[in-house]
Amino acid sequence: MEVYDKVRKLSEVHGNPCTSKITYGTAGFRAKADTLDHVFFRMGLLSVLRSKLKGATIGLMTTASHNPECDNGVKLVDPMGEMLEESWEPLATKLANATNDELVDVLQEIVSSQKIDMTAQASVFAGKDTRPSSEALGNAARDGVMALEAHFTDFGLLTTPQLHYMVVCKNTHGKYGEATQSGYYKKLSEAFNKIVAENGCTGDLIVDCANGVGAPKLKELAKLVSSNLKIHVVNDGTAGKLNEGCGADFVKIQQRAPNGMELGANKRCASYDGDADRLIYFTLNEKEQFVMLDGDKIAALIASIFKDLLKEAGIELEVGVVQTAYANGSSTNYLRGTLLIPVSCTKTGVKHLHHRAKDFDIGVYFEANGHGTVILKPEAEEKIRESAGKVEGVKQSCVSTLLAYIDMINQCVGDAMSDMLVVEAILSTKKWSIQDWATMYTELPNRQLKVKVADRSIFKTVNAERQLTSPVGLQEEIDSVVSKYNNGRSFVRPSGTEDVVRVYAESDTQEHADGLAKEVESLVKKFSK
Ligand code: G16
Repeated sequence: MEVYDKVRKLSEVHGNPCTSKITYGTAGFRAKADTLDHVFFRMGLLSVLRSKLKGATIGLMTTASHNPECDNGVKLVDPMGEMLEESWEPLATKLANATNDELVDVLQEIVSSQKIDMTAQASVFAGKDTRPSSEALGNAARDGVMALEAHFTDFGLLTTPQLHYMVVCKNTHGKYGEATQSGYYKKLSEAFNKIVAENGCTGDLIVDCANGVGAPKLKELAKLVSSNLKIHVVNDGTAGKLNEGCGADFVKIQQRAPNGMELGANKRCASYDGDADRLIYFTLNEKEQFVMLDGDKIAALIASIFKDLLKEAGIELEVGVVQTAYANGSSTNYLRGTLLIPVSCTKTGVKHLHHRAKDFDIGVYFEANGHGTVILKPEAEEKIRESAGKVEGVKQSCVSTLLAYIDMINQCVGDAMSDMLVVEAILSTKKWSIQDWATMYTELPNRQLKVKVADRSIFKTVNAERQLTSPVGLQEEIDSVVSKYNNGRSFVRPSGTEDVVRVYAESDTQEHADGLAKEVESLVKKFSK
């Protein structure tokens, strides 16, 4: 049977009910799980086309990350572990929304516009999170891959960053590492143990895994680092629901501990999100107040260690940080003013930060929500590797520590497990408690709100999402409200993963930040009518 006949036949099983339109969002398609079967089938098809075009393996992850358990979504992974290239997002949207009758025409349009050789080989790696709907949706994607007669490798349960890692290992023929879960754990844990064994055990760490896929995966990793770090997994999926009252997004937005966790002064606690690509730390201070160490603080910690080690090793490379509008004003000031590190700002979405981070020799990128990593230009990595054989004494030890950090970092994408080991290793090297880290700088009090509106697509932004151009007149009113608050800053943007509009506000006191957020929320509602 000709492949397009197979597509037609299987599209009867995975038909588009045409009840609503879906758009490729901040991190792929995301919606109620029971509306997504045809989208998964079609993303299976699309990943094959992309694989044929690139002559490389493509990743397909079934997850809706931080969203509630009833949602699901699909993230596509490009050959070097990056998110799907932006120019393909409209193609994905068109394919996902085609009627059953249009499907083959749209596929052929993509084949011809992208000049895809349909006789080329194709391979797709798949992974999924623990949602009840993930198995069936993953199977729909598999049907899409099989319809186009491509090679399909199903890794089963994986964290999103693990899938990115597998894709890169495969496409670099093992140069980045071994494309197996055991290879992943080995690479990260060996690098971690190397640094920490020299500096002393970092003690206990309690990790809330959001009742998601991070739990079984972290338990595996924990065994390999147990002589240097005691990891206690809570919210491991045996009792509570995914992301309900727990997880990195809950902690960040609610600014409080997740369910199932007992805090104590100076006790190190952390939260992952549902697919373990975000990490947030938190603790209580001596006054029993909740203290959060978010993506901004993780970025400051990592950027500072890289800067220090490079200086001590006598290697000249530029370290830069990439943030979004959600970055706390104090973090940006600290990076620029105290650490003397250049900072760039992009739109929300790790795909944008990752891209911008390539401007630096060593680009540290983090969203305040805990999503981020470090990437090195190949020539920067080479320079560090080459200097290993040329220096001695303290310099030599700095170079070997730098190389261990490079091995511990998942350069493909933000990775909660990898980022966590990096943080733990830095605290051990610096002999810092979590409180020492927390006092690197003091955040401006802030508040984030989610506002339900009838149609979030009317909210249009510019200037790295810091200003609105639509609805007309709203930005002027926000500016006028902000000007009443000391150190006030606020912005509004439509979410690309949830059906809400997000409001961010910061000011000199928590009361003021809350007040500003509430005033802006009222404006959003007024302009949504
Ligand atoms: C995804 C993206 C992140 C983004 C987050 C929220 O994270 O990968 O870059 O910050 O969505 O996006 P939005 O504000 O547009 O809803 P995750 O962890 O949910 O995949």
